Amino acid sequence: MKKLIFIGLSLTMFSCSNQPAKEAESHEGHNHDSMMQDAPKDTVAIQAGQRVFFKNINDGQEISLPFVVEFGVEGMEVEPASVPNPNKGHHHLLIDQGAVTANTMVPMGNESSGYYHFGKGQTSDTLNIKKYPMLTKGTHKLRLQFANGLHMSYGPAMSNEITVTVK
Ligand SMILES: [Cu+2]
Repeated sequence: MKKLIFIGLSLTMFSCSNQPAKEAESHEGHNHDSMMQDAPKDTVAIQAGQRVFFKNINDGQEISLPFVVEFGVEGMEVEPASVPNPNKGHHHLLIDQGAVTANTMVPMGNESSGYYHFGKGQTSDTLNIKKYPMLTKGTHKLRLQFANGLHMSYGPAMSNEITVTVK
């Protein structure tokens, strides 16, 4: 948290408006004491055995749409999005996208570019061309990304990518 506070201070002095500005703004309304208490320090300290995986598709598999894909997680618990609880969170399915950097938000309102949130705690979804227009015939990357109750990514260690071919 020291880093964030420093960014906040330097922004006040130089008032630049790039990505760190957003992060600093999102903490407006909290004083520094509550920021210290609220911030779960172990948010991105992924332990051995904590992982996400596709339960019913293997890397390199061919699929036909519609296809019900199942999301798996070990060492963490799925819960609906609300507040950031340590070792809890929800799944995100990314189409042709890389892992989301730890402690940054999984993009929202952005399904057409391949980011799908399962903030009700869902552990499966039906892939079809209407909801997933990016899944045209051919080869695509499917990625699971686990993130906490505020949609802040647990990083590459809690992500898993496979390549599939849509027939
Ligand atoms: Cu989310």
